Amino acid sequence: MKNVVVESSRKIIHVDMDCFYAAVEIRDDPSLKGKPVAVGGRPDQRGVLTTASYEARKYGLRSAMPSARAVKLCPDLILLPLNFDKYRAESQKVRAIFHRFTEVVEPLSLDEAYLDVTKSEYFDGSATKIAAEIRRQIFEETRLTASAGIAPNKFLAKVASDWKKPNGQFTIAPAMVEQFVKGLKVEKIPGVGKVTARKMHDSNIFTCADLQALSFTQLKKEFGVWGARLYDLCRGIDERPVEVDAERKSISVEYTYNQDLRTVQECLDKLPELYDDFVARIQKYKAGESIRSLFVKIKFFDFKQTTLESSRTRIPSLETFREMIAAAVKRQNKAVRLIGIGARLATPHEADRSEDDTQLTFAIDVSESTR
Ligand code: DCP
Ligand code: MG
Repeated sequence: MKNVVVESSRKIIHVDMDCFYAAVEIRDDPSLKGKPVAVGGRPDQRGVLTTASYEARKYGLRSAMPSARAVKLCPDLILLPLNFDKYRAESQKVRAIFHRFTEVVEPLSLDEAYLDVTKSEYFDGSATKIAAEIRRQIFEETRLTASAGIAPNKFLAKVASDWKKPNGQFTIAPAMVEQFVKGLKVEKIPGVGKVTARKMHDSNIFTCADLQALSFTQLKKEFGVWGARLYDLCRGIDERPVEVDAERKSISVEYTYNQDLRTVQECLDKLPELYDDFVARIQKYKAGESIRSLFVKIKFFDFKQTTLESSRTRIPSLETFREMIAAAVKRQNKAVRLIGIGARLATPHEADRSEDDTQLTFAIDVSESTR
């Protein structure tokens, strides 16, 4: 017989600022209001958009789209350069507001965070009212709008914050979960990207209800270890805690090769693939602005390893990693079994950290490995 563990109900809020970088720019220059605005790199320098205003999104503009394509789709686009110091400052104001309601705050990026308000006594413990008040205070103090999702777990809170975007909020009460997830499209499940969605559609799986019809064993067979998680998610179950200080201190990718790489050139030939993966991760976690230094890790055939770190540049270009890998391999000049490339990040708190505030030295190092 299966043990049934009843999850005591939590109250999680996911707050996500509306077209954050663009909203900051529009606030600071009201003449931009109502116009298609994007923030990003220049089209002639292979730049990409970080975000676009809702007017610009009507033209199909999206985060991570090459700026050159964006100006083609929307010739009237006002493309502004990035102003990270400004976004960081706003982000800190918003975080200070979160902390008025709970200490259990997990920032995901400059504009997004999870809050666990289960134990909060404000508004008689109504998470819906707390979220409304947080959004009100954000607007009052920054003139920026935020959306919020309120639910018994992180997965549903994040889905919910997108439900009434922009400048809205949506609550999925525990009693609604079962009904709500049944109609939820599989694309809304974290980890279901385009490829997985297509694969599911090919098997006539479009909603979480369709996924629920598959057994645990079938899901494991179809999706490997991830199938187990999928089994929970499609039922609206997600027990991940809101983790305070779980911010990433570094992001890296590393590959172990089936056959040792015998020369520096062989190592360099592998770099573009690693690099693409790395850049995708930096984008996924919106970490580009917080890079403080770059590093490479080389493990030789005899398992001896060396790492080389450089803060000479914060721009993680292919060329920089090429130089670093060549230098690291040459240290021992032996066959290589693993290459890793990565970036160390500043946490958003770091910018406002005072000199003697050393207890904020972050101990958590979440570097992800692939393969
Ligand atoms: N960002 C980025 N690169 C990406 C995606 C986002 O640099 N690939 C930056 C710019 C955004 C901010 O992070 O303003 C927040 O990202 P969101 O995905 O939350 O997007 P927005 O806040 O811009 O829009 P939305 O209103 O959909 O939340
Ligand atoms: Mg946002």
